[in-house]
Amino acid sequence: MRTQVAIIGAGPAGLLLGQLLHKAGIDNIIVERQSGDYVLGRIRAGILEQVTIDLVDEAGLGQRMHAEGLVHGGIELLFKGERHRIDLNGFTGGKNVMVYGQTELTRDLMEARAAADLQTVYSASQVAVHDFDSSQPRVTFEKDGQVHEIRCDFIAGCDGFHGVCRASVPEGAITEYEKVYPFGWLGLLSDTPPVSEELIYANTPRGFALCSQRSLTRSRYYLQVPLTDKVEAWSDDAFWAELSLRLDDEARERLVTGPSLEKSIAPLRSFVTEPLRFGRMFLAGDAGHIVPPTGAKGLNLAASDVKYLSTAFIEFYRERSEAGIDHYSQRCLSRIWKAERFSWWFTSLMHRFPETGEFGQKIQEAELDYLVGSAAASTALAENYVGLPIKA
Ligand code: FAS
Ligand code: PHB
Repeated sequence: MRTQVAIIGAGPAGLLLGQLLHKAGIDNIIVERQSGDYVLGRIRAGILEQVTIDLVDEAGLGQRMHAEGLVHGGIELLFKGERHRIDLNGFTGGKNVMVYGQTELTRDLMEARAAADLQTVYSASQVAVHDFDSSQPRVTFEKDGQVHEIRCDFIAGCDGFHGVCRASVPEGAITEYEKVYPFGWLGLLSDTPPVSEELIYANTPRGFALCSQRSLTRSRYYLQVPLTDKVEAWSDDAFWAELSLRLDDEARERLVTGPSLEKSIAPLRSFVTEPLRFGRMFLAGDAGHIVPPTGAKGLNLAASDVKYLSTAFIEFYRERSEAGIDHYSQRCLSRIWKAERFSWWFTSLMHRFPETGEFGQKIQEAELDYLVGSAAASTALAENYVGLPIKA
């Protein structure tokens, strides 16, 4: 097989890149190791920044997102038994976020790709990348008992944290930065109405909790749990009982419980790869970086990487310019590190860290009191939460 860009991974990064390249007339093939249903079954992000919304519109796929997505102009912080609203819209001169599940965005991207009859290989095994430091990179994979080869101009590594692309880079050519947090997020999805109009981030003596949503009838909740916890040990009743203990009276009264549609524990880590370009192979999305989900940045960073990478490929094919390709890594990393900082800061502020002792706890409470009482501090939170502007 021959294509211009071989994309590894059919998550949001790979699918969005494929759609943008297709719209620009650039041929691409996506190779995905799981089935399409498996990819759709993963419950992940829920919040879209304006940069992501604009990119989905640029891809021509914003119709359902705008029809079903919920525009949110604020979030609430709950600590010491009191809720404090952060007016995202007011502190950022009118910016909002949108509640629209990653699953729905992935579905929209998959359906558009199938409708355009673009080549996507699902359930591929033994995927490998070759000669990406030459002008003739290749991808090989097995499917239906046969080995296949794709000759291409470029490889886009959109294969997530556990993918093959970053793992194929020679050790001396890459630097990895990592911080692992001493807890995980136990997430539950249910067809029950949200406890509040906006998201509630709670810092309580029992640990962090997040009340999020997917629609007016579907809720997404998270609890900070020890890394040693197993999801099998958490019955739905145990989850609802623990969540209830981490809410204030109003939310506790409004809480509607129901059977879980999905329940999982995700570890939290901060991770960045430098650089993101290796000859003719480029990393985008979780393949190149991971953030703790507290700041709702993971999916949105994947989108901004794809914005830069699609622009660079379009520039190369239309103008035979390599400027965008040469600057891809630096442009992405500047935005990535700011999102890493915000996600680390918000995680450090909202979770319990017993190892920091009573002094650490008092400092955390003082920072929360300062944050909700200072327009400057609340503005800093708001402008990072809605997403920093994307620089050309
Ligand atoms: P993805 O991991 O989504 O996609 C990579 C794709 O590559 C996958 O389909 C995988 O099967 C495929 N792949 C892997 N190896 C391959 C190989 N060798 N060959 C071919 N294909 C291969 N972000 C938020 O903003 N908010 C959240 O609440 C949130 N919760 C999360 C919970 C969990 C458990 C995880 C893991 C992540 C969460 N994230 C969250 C982050 C998440 O949304 C990612 O940022 C987003 O999926 C990034 O998209 P991609 O870069 O496309 O990576
Ligand atoms: C979600 O709805 O999954 C979600 C929302 C906000 C976050 C993290 C996850 O910060």
